[in-house]
Amino acid sequence: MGELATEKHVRYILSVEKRKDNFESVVMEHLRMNGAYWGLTTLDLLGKLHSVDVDEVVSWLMSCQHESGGFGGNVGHDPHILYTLSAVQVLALFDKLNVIDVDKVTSYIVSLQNEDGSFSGDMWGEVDTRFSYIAICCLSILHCLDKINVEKAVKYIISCKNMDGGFGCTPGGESHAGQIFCCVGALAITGSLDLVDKDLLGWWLCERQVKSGGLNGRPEKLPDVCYSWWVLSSLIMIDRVHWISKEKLIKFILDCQDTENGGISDRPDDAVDVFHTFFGVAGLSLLEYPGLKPVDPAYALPVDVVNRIFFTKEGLK
Ligand code: GRG
Ligand code: ZN
Repeated sequence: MGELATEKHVRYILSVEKRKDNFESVVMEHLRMNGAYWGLTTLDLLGKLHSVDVDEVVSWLMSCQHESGGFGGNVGHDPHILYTLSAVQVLALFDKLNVIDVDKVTSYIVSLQNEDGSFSGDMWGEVDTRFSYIAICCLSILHCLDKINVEKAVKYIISCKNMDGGFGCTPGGESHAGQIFCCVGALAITGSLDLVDKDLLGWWLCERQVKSGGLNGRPEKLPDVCYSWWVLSSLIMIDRVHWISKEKLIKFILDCQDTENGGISDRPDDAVDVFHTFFGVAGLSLLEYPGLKPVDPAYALPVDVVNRIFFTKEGLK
């Protein structure tokens, strides 16, 4: 089995950050804030966050903030809760949470909670359990969870639980590993994991491992490296990670590397991108692959960053 091509992946991420005119950059233009989070968190897990210019990133990031308090995907773009979490996560990585007006960001997120406890993604109102997770994760990082109705938020998430133990986007929506990560993550952060049937959900999740060792996101679907994050982090949060083969999954992720130019793809021999590079490296970190910083399965940030937020004087408000 090959090894993790750390240096190549670092070079790949740094080059994607710089190149503004290639195909991926064009596609990513409106997702730049998410791209920054994926790329920079990967660099941190690889121990190379110091290779980027912090002031440059922070000043670009702050210019993406809208007067409502939310962040857009790039300068001049409309705010959305998706980019707001990425912005807060990037600031947390750099220990720069002090540059934002916490009350403003918090009031943007609070404004997106609906009467039934659910969250909309932005002013247009689409509701999804992804946004419940994002609101809860973001406010927890900002030490402002008490500003929303957590009880109703949890009740809404539980209303999206299915007979198979999984969770969907909205009540009655099909179970999908991505939504399961969001619901289990939100329940973990709010201390409500007792509301999950861990054996039933663990069974559904471990059945996601296919012959090649990779994980899929739903029955009958192809394996994909990003599910090494969505499925594995959920299994860890409910203490059932020993129900899959870690060795086979490590091999599948390593087989998805571009060992020449760096980067990780969704499955072997496909084109690499920053999204799958992040989920591959973060998945390997959850699998305790040597040389990587440990990552927190609920906050999707390095464990030392999460500890700094919650257990140091600067983090305590
Ligand atoms: C901080 C890690 C982190 C996340 C923030 C945005 C978000 C919260 C979570 C997204 C969860 C989610 C729904 C992930 C799934 C993404 C994905 C690969 C969707 C593809 O779904 P299909 O149905 O593909 O197109 P399959 O694999 O089922 O064929
Ligand atoms: Zn994927």
